[in-house]
Amino acid sequence: MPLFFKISHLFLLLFVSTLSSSSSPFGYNHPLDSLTLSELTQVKTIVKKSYLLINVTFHYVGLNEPEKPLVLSWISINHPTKNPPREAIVITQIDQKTHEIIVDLSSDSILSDKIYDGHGYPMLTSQEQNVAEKLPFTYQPFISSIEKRGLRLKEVVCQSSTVGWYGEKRKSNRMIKLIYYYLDGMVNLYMRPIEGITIVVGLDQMKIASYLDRLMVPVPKADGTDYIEPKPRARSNLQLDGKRIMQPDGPTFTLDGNAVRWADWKFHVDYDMRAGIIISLASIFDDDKGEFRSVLYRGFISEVFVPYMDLSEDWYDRTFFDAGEFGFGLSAVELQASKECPENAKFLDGYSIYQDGTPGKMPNVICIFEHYAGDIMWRHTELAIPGEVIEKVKPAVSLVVRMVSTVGNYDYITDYEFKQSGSIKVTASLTGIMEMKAVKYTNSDQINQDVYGTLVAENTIAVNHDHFLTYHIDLDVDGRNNSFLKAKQKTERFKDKKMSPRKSYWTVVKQTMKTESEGRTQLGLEPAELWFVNAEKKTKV
Ligand SMILES: [Cu+2]
Repeated sequence: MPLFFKISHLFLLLFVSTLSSSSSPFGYNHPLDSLTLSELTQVKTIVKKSYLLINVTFHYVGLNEPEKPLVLSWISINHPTKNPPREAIVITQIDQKTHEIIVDLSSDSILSDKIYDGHGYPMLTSQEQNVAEKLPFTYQPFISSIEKRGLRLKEVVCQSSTVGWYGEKRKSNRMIKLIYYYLDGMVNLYMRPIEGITIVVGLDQMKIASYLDRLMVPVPKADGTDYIEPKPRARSNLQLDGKRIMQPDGPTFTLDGNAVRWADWKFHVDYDMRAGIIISLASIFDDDKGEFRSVLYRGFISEVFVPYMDLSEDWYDRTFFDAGEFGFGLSAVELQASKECPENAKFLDGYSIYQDGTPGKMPNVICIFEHYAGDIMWRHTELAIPGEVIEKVKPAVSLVVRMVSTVGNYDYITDYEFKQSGSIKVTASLTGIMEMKAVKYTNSDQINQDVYGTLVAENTIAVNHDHFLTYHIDLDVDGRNNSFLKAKQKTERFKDKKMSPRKSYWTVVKQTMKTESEGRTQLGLEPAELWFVNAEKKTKV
């Protein structure tokens, strides 16, 4: 569901922030820049040095964000001589234990190394998933199960599936289940699930921990569902793909390192293995005041939770955390100009790590472009002044920062759209393919129990599920002291005919939330406006 952060100019006031864009002697430009290639290499060396001859698996490396006051003071000084500390946070597995290590890059040392013993495990590495997915192909019971179904092993593909936990007793700590699909000459594997075989892999031992061939269900035929390039339309010359956006004078935004300037906006954009896009220090220039006023300190996707609503043995624990388990940034794809970003886009690379700690480049994972779809931002035609026709129109041009993360069957398009009005529109669009379940039914008339989804083709259920995207949003609307305010419609009724011949009207009741729990809001049909304001700053009115 798209979230809107409505930032009213009325409430925006005084805040000066000057983003230094000159390159620094520190190898990076800005304290919120993600770790550079050489810094990631340095992290690997430092951690490896303190665990000589011990196997360390790297699951996440990212910037250990400096304290906010340090960053704010850094940007408020034009030519800072001292930078906030440059630190990395490293999540590793060492001897089957999860370590949270803070590395200080300036002193080349480890500041802290804590064993995490709470619930949950680190993000999976791509490498361990790949190794696990090969295990069944040399495992005799699995080979027999495939033969028993009359399928050919070389047409079977396997995917790692993380498992939700409902308090069951478990032998293995870090574990995944494997799910299988049957290609049989097609590429749309999700349409042909092989149902009924449960394989649990213990990741620390990298061994099959349990195997169960539970039931036999026909593999859906999935005829005509492959996603091939559409044939040219015979009926007409209609060309719907690849419309061009021309900017003969080039884009009007600038990208200096990771600092973006466009129209009245300036902000910092970066990549993180887990979160994907991170937007920082967004502020907008106020012409009347002649200064930048802050809007957002830091914003990113903190989790994407996808629970399936199926109670059966192979499905009940499909409750994916697409960011925390698979990495929203790690799952980012290389964006193609003219297809998923217009040709006037500029691209940014990211750096992630392999499980041995070696950094690898993720080319063109973020694109930035000016967006104009022929829409109107503001307009008015004034005819009331005798002898004059006044017409003013402002086209709706915005700046979009985009990433696409492909997590298994789903492709998430995540956008941050900066508007001239001072608002940032956050959008998540989902495309890709549904996760299907194979069943015995070929017609909905045969179904006499809850099948937890919709029969979309013969032997194929699209299973009910949600995608919950949670955003970490640290708004600094006109400074740090922000309040959350709800404005709701309230109907007033009266019977006093002397007051008005009318019987009712609606008015707006504003309420400032005192606690976080009070601020919990169920978005729905009830009309409500949600505001983040700096209550300490007053305008003239
Ligand atoms: Cu879905």
